Amino acid sequence: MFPAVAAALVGDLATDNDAVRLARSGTPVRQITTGTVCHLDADMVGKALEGWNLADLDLLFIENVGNLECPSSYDLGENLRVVLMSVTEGEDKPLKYPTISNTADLAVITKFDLAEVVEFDWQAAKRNINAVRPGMDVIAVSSKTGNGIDDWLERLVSSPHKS
Ligand SMILES: Nc1nc2c(ncn2[C@@H]2O[C@H](COP(=O)(O)OP(=O)(O)OP(=O)(O)O)[C@@H](O)[C@H]2O)c(=O)[nH]1
Ligand SMILES: [Mg+2]
Repeated sequence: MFPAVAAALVGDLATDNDAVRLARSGTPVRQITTGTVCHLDADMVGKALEGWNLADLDLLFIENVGNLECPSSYDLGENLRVVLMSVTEGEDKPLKYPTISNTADLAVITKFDLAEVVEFDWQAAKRNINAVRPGMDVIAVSSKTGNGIDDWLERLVSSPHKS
């Protein structure tokens, strides 16, 4: 599967900063800006994909607006729904925002290189995620060090296709 052909849509209320950053990798990327809306919907995704031949892609990443509540009630047609929480946000985010964890297939704890500095409790985080979504897989990654990225890619390619 790897190297795979990937593309990305990134969602924010304003700016194309994320698209500009990701485009440096050479990967096709488009920014969706929502103005005052705190989530993406399927129509926004459909419009952003215009002109791309999806048959040419192995993976399409859709980064929703970075809000742990609003995006949870919208189906974007994704095969794998992933909730990302960084170590700096604390272990109890899953308890405070249960719906997003409860609608996800996989939880990814990000910025794990900072875990020690912020005294992040990995076992507590897993317990909290499992309290709202029993049995959900939880993995840890750091994009700074690359730790966990192989595991993350493995989950992506081995996840069952829903459609
Ligand atoms: N230490 C560390 N910093 C990271 C890591 N990943 C991203 N960052 C930094 O965190 C900051 C915010 O980036 P991200 O959290 O990835 O998110 P973003 O897409 O810019 O944020 P949104 O506004 O939610 O779209 C940037 O300064 C990144 O360089 C990581 O694994 N470790
Ligand atoms: Mg972003």
